[in-house]
Amino acid sequence: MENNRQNQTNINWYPRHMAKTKRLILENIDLIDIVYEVIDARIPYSSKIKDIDNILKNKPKILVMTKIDLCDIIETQKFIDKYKNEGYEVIPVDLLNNKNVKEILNKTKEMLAPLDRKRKEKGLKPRNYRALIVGIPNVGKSTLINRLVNKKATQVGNKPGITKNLNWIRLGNNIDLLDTPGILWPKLEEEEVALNLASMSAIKEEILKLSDIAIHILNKLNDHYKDILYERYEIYNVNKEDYIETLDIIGRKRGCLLKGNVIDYDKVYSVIVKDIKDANIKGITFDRF
Ligand SMILES: Nc1nc2c(ncn2[C@@H]2O[C@H](COP(=O)(O)OP(=O)(O)O)[C@@H](O)[C@H]2O)c(=O)[nH]1
Ligand SMILES: [Mg+2]
Repeated sequence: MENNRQNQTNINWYPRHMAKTKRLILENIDLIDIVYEVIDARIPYSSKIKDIDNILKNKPKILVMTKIDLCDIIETQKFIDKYKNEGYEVIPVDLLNNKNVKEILNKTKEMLAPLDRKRKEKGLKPRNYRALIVGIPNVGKSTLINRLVNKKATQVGNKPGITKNLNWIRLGNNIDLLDTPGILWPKLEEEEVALNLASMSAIKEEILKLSDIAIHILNKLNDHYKDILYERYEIYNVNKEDYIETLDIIGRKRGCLLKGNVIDYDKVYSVIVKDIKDANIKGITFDRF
């Protein structure tokens, strides 16, 4: 508790180590040529950090949208188009199947070509581009680093000319990646956003009640993905007047029972949340605009 700031709803919860990451990014942003901002395709609005540009200044940026294999592509595409219209470079990826990852390197090279030109004009030799990955927890930052790393990559370690004690990973295509995923914390002002984030395990369960998260998931499936609701739980409709009815069906079906065949509701809530976490439920996008 002492590490966290929190109010009654926990929505202002802010892990203290995040402040450290923020400081680290602020201290080193001048070294960085390009930022890969990672967001989850299932929550393209909720997983995007709203005030990120205060930290990243005007650095060139690629919005890497992970977990495209798990999203509802029709809804997510609307966000891709929206972000593109706003001037973002968006690259959707499926990191599990290594789809489209190379595109990040190609786009980086293309976007940073002016840097080489500028150096040339100043009579300087070209140097490797320096990239940084940022994003909220669980969006796939570490997986992305692993995917981007050239198998033969070596730790670059301290780079000559850079005094800061930072580790860099050579990616190929003349790109070096700062070896720290910048974990940033989302603003949880909107309850809908907090629930969406919790549904995708991007924020810890201690912030919201497991029951609220599970019911949020049921409502989303009911409102947008009836076919999935039926396929997974054999339920046509969630009774929003009486959730117990729905929870009982799921509980009995999934064996969430206490002694005397009493439904173990905590177990039911975990089962629902875990179904998303384990990708038993896919083809979902929870944000709308
Ligand atoms: N299906 C799928 N899972 C992914 C993808 N990217 C990451 N994951 C999974 O998401 C979870 C969190 O990834 P991780 O890299 O640890 O996230 P980080 O907290 O941002 O570093 C892991 O279980 C990954 O395997 C993706 O594109 N598709
Ligand atoms: Mg990680």
